[in-house]
Amino acid sequence: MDYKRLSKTISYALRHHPEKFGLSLDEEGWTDVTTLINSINKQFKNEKMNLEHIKYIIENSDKKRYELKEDKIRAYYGHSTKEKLQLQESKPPKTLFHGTPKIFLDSILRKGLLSKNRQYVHLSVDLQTAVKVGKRRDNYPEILVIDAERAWKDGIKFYHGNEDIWLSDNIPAEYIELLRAKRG
Ligand code: HQG
Repeated sequence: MDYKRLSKTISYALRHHPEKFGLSLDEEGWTDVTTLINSINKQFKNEKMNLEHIKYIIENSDKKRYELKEDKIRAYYGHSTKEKLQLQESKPPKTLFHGTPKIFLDSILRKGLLSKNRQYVHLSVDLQTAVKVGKRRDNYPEILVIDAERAWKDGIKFYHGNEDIWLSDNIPAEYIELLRAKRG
């Protein structure tokens, strides 16, 4: 099984275009896993996938991207569908991190962190995760430190994604500091 391709297809379906797979998401992002499997199998002509392949990806992937519950599946984060998920708000950790390519830095420090094409801003629980996120687009990413506690106290909403990722509404620049500056 081409697990990488399968995982990308599942992400595409659950985060961006469920309708192309005959799916609709409920307000927490859950959808029917059997419909997903059947619909992917119509597109994957040679290899047929089943629930065991999805479980294998969930157990062996370096990132926790999806959750299975009974006959349902959902993506923990990353959504861009038009109907915004209605996630349960939560109190965030004191500090969160965000890794980003250097080219975005000036704009973020002026305008704050914006969710862009996704429904929410994505934040990392630790430096290591932020570096990994930033390295998708830049070998030497910039790391931002977010004063999540103060932002939360000031009314900005946060939502738990998975063990490494938090989601939030847009974060104004006053809560964001460049890590480099912190080192002095
Ligand atoms: C940037 C992956 C200019 C932001 C990752 C980011 C993550 C701004 C980009 C998850 C900006 C959006 C999400 C502003 C934000 N001006 N640029 N004002 N505000 N940006 O991909 O956080 O492997 O939507 O810094 O690992 O990079 O797919 O967000 O660079 O967990 O499972 O706009 O997706 O997970 O990019 O990544 P993205 P992200 P998967």
